[in-house]
Amino acid sequence: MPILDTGCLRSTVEKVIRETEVTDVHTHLYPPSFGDLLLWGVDDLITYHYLVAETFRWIETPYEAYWDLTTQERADLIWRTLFNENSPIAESCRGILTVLQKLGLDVAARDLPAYRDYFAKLAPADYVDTVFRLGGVKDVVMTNDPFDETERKVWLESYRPDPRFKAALRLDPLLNGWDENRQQLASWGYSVEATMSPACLKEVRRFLREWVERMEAVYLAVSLPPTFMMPEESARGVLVRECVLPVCAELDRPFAMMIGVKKLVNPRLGLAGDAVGKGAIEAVEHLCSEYPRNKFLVTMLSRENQHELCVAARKFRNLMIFGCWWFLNNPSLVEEITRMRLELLGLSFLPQHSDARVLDQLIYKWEHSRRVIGEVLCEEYADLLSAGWRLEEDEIRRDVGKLLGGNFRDFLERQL
Ligand code: HDL
Ligand code: ZN
Repeated sequence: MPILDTGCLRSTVEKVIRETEVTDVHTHLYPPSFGDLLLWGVDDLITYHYLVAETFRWIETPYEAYWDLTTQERADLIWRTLFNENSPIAESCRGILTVLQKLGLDVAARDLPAYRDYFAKLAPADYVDTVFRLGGVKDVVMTNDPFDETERKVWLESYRPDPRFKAALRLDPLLNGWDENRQQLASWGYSVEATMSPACLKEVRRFLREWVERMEAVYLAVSLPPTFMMPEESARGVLVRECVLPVCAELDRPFAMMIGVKKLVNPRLGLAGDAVGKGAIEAVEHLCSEYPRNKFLVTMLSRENQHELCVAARKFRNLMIFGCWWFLNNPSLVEEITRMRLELLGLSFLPQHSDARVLDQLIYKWEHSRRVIGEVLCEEYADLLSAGWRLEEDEIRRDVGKLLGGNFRDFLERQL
């Protein structure tokens, strides 16, 4: 039955967007078998580093005094500051209200103790099921760092697979901290040394292969500063060229580059201390052009990089751009960027990832993103109807399926 008018179109798009389960291609989540690495519940939601940064804009508390507080004490301070003394307008605050509402709690009561009582009665394993259901999430890709001692221990001693949690091998310590971290590699039995001899680079490739295999990682990833450039004779440039790209090509895994983060511009804020800078699209163009057998997943943190990233994606079929990352994950920017991408790339991109660090965030990050992506998609379809095009519901379902995960799964399988 063709869709002919915009009223029917809107209701159909809203239904399809709501019913289509997402594959969330970048998160910081873990299954319960990773223990305390899995963050969940109202106090972890409130102390998410986005709210920490926003709270410090109002308070005179010394940074050190805040970090000496317990998680609940930090949450009390943030709740008082951002929810009681100010309306929770910011996306990070509004998101928590969306979570509480979707869980059926009385948001208007503003009763933090009551919310805590609710979560205290939950078991993590059951709650994972609830959150995936309410968030409409099929599966997520984690961020897995073998240099993180707590996480490494789980992988080596107690890991139990959960098909909803795919692994991604995260390489920041290796690529951005070679001098500080190569000794760690040596202590694990990899014969590496300061000078990057062919033997040393061969050992780094062995490290990568072994961890991709152990984790069954679906891609290799790194976050990169605005200054990231390729080609470059830096340790990072050599490791990317001689180790990461060959192993990715050999194992048919994408290399995910998240470009534009300025680490710890205010270190006293901890995880909340990072900022943004405009990256060089030339680095992406060089890699996609010089390594046509490699697949690249790329997201850039600066709003100013978005148009040129879209254009780069038009030039290279081995480039899949994804998400409205971090400081871009706000409705106004998700709308602007998604509209631009649909107009320049059609449906051949991944509009969003959640970047969730706290399990419950899947509920609000996908509720908020679905709403915006659905709005923009609806307007684009309406333009097609105006041009006399005929649309069927199953075509909309096909298109939305690609945007919310199908493009990612196809990209993983694509043979270049
Ligand atoms: O490097 C990354 O993966 C970023 O997403 C950081 O983890 C950042 O702190 C974050 O949580 N963004 O949402
Ligand atoms: Zn992230």
